[in-house]
Amino acid sequence: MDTTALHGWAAGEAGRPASPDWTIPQHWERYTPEEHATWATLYRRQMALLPGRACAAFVDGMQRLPIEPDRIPNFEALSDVLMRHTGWQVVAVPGLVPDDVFFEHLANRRFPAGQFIRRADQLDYLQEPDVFHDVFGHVPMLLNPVMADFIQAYGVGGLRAQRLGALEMLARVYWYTVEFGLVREDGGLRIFGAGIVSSAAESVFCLDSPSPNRIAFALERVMRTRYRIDDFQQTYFVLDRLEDLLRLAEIDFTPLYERVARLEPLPPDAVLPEDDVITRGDGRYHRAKMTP
Ligand code: HBI
Ligand code: FE
Repeated sequence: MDTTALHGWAAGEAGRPASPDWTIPQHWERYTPEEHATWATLYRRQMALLPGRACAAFVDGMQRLPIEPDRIPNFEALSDVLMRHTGWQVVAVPGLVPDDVFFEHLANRRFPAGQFIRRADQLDYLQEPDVFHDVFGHVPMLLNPVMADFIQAYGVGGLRAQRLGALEMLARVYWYTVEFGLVREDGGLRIFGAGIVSSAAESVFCLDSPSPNRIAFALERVMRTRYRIDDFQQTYFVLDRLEDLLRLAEIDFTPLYERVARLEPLPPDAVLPEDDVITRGDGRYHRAKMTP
């Protein structure tokens, strides 16, 4: 399977917790030369693709953080810089952690990053978030004050949504923004989602392919829309500006949950009459996969 899906996991399937909050030591000194080399390969490949594709906030975070070409970053060094600017820390976890543990970390401005790196023969496919996805994809955005606040709010909101039985609806918002979001910038579209920015193939597909829909972000629309965890997205939602996330961090989702829960969920490739469609996809990529 050559997909670049980064989140094809079911929550809570990772190994046993090493501590109540599932954190483990990073043991940076234990990474092997081969593991650092895997980082270097992935880093170079993405950095060659991202100019003109990644949003300004990502580029800025990448420049200001101790994230280097040839070695896996040290979480303490990352946390030092993040802490000074946005109050975030990076903590190591074995992989997936249960939803409530994940939210609790985010609500306290701790980003749980996979300690391990994918195998050299699986550069494009992984089932759990590893250090490349989490650090290369997510951490640069944590230096952006808007994203820093939004991801914390997602943690707080996630704990609430769990109690309300509304987690699926909230998780779709995270998915279509933090993981697979696009944003308008300099008269074009740019990537800010970590799932895209850490994937070579999807970094190109999401912007250049005629296949997917690109639709202006609308909150309740996104809350209704199912997503793919096993392949490229069929629809990308586009923010006018990153600052629009601030409003999402502030509003009360409770009435939205009630309203959206009464509606049918939408398939990942839906296009509605009321959508503000930026590009209507022809669906060729996913259709070709279905007919052998
Ligand atoms: N655990 N380490 C880790 N990283 C995630 O992104 C993550 C997780 N556990 C649950 C989870 N994400 C999602 O299912 C929630 O955002 C709903
Ligand atoms: Fe992620």
